[in-house]
Order: sequence, then structure tokens, then C-alpha cells
Amino acid sequence: MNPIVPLLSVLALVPSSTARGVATSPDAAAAISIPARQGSDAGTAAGRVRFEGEKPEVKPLAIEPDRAKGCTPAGEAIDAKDESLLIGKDNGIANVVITIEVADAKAKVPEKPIVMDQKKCRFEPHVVVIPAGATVDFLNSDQAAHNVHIYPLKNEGFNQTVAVGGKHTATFPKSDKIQIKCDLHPWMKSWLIVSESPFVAVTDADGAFKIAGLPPGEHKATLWHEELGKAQVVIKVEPDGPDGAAGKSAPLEFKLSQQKKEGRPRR
Ligand SMILES: [Cu+2]
Repeated sequence: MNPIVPLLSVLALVPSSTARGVATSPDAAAAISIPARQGSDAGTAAGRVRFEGEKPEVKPLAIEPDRAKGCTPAGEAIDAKDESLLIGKDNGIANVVITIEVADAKAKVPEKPIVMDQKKCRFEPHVVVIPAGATVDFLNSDQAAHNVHIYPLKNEGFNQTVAVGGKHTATFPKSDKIQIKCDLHPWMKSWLIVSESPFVAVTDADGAFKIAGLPPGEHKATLWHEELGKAQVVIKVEPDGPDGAAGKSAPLEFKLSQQKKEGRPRR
């Protein structure tokens, strides 16, 4: 009996016309494929998202000293690194959210709340992906008050003070891309991505991602980055691969670039 070797191929890459960023594959006309191995690697989409073009200069966050009181222990400066566009090793882009939609696949809601902390006047982590229906504990580990002001597209909004050592708990039933800010410290920004699909990943510091367990079929995948915008691609998972293909893994590679256009990227 021939083993079933799922094969992933990228069929089309459609850049979002209104986003500031565009995604291009190395050669959009040619299918990129990764013959997956058997077992735990079956149906695995893995690869890297890289930045194409001249690296933009990312300025430090504008931290107002008057507002920064109590953010850090006396004498310790606040980390002013702007996390809105982090480009790592070999131009890999961090915090790109990759979502693959599979019919009837629903993300499991975890029993315990997911944590987003406010630490030294920064949200931690900067981008969080949660399953639709999950609960989030917004904490405050600082010696200064914060508030959590969320800007949802589909879920209910709120603007809630979180006292020193306190917490605010909220549940997010609908898939969404939610910007989170603290009005007391205007440089504090983060994103909460609510996904109905279980097939979702956020790229690491070097732009790497891995999504395992995809069933055979054609699935729509979306790449999203807060500054570079959105791009869509169709990933085809074949039930059978060519003989001898197993193990010759050619990782998926996506490229995002920045266009100098006015306006915010589409969410
Ligand atoms: Cu704050």
C-alpha cells in the first residue's frame, strides 16, 4: 500500500490592493511545494516570511517622561523599541499572522484564560493570537495604573482601567483583529487576533512559522502584518505526492514589502 504523502503547493498569491504592503512569492506563477513527511509532519505548512526591499528605519517609541513615572524602578529607562515592524535574521519579519481556513475546522477554546500583561509600560506580548471564544486576562504587573482600551471590528469594545496588580477579564466570541492601547501611556500598543481557525501561527523573531495537521484540499491562507498589510494565498494539500518526494522539504517562502502610501493598512 502506498503511504499517503500530503503535498502542499501555493496556487496563487493575491496582494491586497489597499494595503500599504504587498506580498509576492519568489515567482507567483510557479507553484511552491513542500512534500510533507509522514506522521507528525503530515500536512505541515512551514516556512518563512521575509521583508523585500530596503529596510525601513524604525524610530524609537515617543515616550513622554511625565507620563512614564512609575513605569520602571527608579533609574531604569523604559525599553523604547518600537515593535510595529521587527525585521530579524535574513530579513525575516516577526509577528506576521498566518491563518489557514479549513472548512468545518474550529479552534478549541482553552480552559484557562490567555494572559496579556502590562509590564514596564509595554504590552506583553505585542501580538497574541487566541481562539474565538477564549478568555483573556489583562494584567498589570507595574507600579503604575494602566487602562486597556480595545478597538475591535466585531467584538464588543471596552476601555477599562487596570489598577496596580489588578486584572481585567474579557471573552472574545468572534474572529477579529483588535488593536489594544493604553490611554495613560500613548506609546503602549498591541494586537489581539481572534481566530476561528485552529490553523494559525505567528512568525517568530526570524520570520519562521509552522502550521501542522492540515487535511487534504484547497485552503485559503491569509498573511497579515500590522504595518505591511494583508495578502492571500491558496494552499493546496494533495493526498498523494510523487514517489521519492518525502523528506525533500522545500519550505514555503513569502515576501512582504512596504509601499509608501498614505493611510493605514487594511485589517
Ligand atoms: Cu499604561
